[in-house]
Amino acid sequence: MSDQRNGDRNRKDEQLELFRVNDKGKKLTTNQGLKMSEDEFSLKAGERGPTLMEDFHFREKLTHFDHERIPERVVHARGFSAHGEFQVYENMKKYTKAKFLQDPTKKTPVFVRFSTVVGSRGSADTVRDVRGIATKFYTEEGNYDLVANNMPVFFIQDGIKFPDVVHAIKPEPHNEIPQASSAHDTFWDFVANNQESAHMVMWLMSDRAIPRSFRMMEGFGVHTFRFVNERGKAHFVKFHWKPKLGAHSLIWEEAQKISGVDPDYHRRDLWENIEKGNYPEFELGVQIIREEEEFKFGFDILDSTKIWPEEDVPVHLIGKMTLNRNVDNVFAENEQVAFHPGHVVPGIDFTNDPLLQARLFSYTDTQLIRLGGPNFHEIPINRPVCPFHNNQRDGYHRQTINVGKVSYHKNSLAGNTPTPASVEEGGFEHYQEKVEGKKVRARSESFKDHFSQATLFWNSMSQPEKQHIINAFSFELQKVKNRWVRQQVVEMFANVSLELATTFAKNIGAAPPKGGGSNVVKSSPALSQMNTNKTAVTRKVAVIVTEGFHGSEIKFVLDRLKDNGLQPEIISENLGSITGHDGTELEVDHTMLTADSVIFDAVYIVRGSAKSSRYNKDASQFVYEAFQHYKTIGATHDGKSWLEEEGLGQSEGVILNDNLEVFVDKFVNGIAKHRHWGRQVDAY
Ligand code: HDE
Repeated sequence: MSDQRNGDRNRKDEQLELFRVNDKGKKLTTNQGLKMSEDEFSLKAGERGPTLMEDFHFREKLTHFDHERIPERVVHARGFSAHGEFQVYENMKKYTKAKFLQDPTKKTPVFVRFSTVVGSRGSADTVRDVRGIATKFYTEEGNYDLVANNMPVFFIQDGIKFPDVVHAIKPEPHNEIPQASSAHDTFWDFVANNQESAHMVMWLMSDRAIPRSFRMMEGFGVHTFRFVNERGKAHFVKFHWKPKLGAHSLIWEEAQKISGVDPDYHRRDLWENIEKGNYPEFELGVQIIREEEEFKFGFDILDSTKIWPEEDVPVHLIGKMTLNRNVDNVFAENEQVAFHPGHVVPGIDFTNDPLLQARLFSYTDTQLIRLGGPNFHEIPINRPVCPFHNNQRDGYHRQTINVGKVSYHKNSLAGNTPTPASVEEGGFEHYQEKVEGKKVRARSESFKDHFSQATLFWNSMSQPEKQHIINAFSFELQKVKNRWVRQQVVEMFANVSLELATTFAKNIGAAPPKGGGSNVVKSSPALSQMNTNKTAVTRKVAVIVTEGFHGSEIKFVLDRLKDNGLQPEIISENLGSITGHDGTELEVDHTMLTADSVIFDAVYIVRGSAKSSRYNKDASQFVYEAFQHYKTIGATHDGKSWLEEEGLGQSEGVILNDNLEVFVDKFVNGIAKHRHWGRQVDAY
């Protein structure tokens, strides 16, 4: 249990406390409260006889178990959540009257669910996919949900196509293969035939789709929303989450291996860091455009396949969210939480983005079936912290006991209460945008440029990032069986970049593109993860060390690493503890059997005198792999000579130094760089 529980409870936590039950130390009862004297043997007619219907305890226990599962989310089924708080940096009243964005001294409780999109609930965390980052702000004016992704654009421009894109990317229906992957025919067939997906597919093929950690991802509200201030003046706004630790990614080979070694990698990372007090922090950013400037840009600002380049429309950081408490129960909180982009508060409003409009319908609709009826707002995790009153009644699992006989508006029997609140009293009033038009099934001309920003994205990537995108296209399309689909994708992405399409065409056995090319030369440095925040804080270091190590000197290095916020873990021959030459003891966290280089950010090799040749072999493999993945490798004492013997001593990001102070500084700085892309390796 983390610190927050021991300190001041926030309003949401106080409310959740009313529902928490601790069974520890209690007598076993049925759901009716009846104490039971036996929970191991069903009631039988004779010791070897049949079980009797009369056994209500047996029936209740089995029946409840039989009904434990609810449908998983149709998308974003796999996810993990945490509680926290949000605090605004400055008063935002110039733009919005939303109360939680006014007072910098006020903390608003939040609940955040991170997710993948495509895979089912038990799928691996590190698949190539979009990540969800949905936040529920429990404000005093009601719940505000910012239901965001880690990519700022989307596959489609009109929500009527959402079932199509999801059907195409999900496992193919005849054999339910592949799980949690876009690398198959139907997805790429969809892409080639729905070219509005170009920009989003560039993001999906980029490193953004394989984040290092939920704590190291950006979040984007995608749509253009409206801020409305007290005077009724509106501004267009896009929301961003900027992780304090920066946005960092895995390498594709690592991501694939982690899927096997630790399918829970991202949830474990979030859980463990919160337990240790390394609370993830995300700053809330807003990009703001004045209403008068709606048509000033070379693209339609209501088009969800477009970004507002940060260099053109700067992101103002207006507050910070800190995740400081793990869930108590994954089902009760992570599974039952119900987000909805339509959960807004006064001061935040919608625009005519056709993708957003579809979402406003879809979320409640899906929750009705998933959570079994219209009363899911009463589930503890979904309840607002302010009271709610209306004339809605009954339905499955209703918990509120509404007293009195009046449940209609207007009435005189209850003095016409509950009464609608005026705007002055905090009542929500929809922004009065003037709308006129013929009823048409159509799309605006201004939505029809599908490639310029895809090229902008490509132009903004560093060389390693470009190479990873080429590799991703090559991997995905090599998995596509249909040659014609592969060829269509080549022709499509030639419109983004001839260099890109020509290179992956070769890798997938397709003909070079017949046409294409782009004259977009603009780039946006903010899109490259090379320009993100860099820090070594919370990074995991594998320490390879055996009995007889240089006791206090190694202890000194480990302590300094911890002082710098790193997380060293000891890998040795056996579990238990190991002793240095001067009697210093270290507790072992892993052996080579359970540790794998892909789950660490860096390696520190100390060695010592390993008895087992198997350990030495595995250690070599471990270090070699970390080297191939461009990770920082440090060595002192015996580890140093060993690295030199292996021929790895001279490379970028390999730190060898006899002065331990200097070693620690260089090693920590190396880890902060995330990877050493200048290093010569065999592949990737
Ligand atoms: Fe969602 N989306 N979505 N989505 N979405 C759902 O709601 C939908 C879109 C996002 O952790 C569903 O409760 C439509 C964009 C997140 O519980 C469903 C369209 C963005 C989550 C749904 C979109 C998102 C969802 C499935 C196109 C980024 C997980 C389960 C018009 C801004 C929330 C559920 C959680 C979940 C519909 C597109 C984010 C079916 C129709 C764009 C983070 O209602």
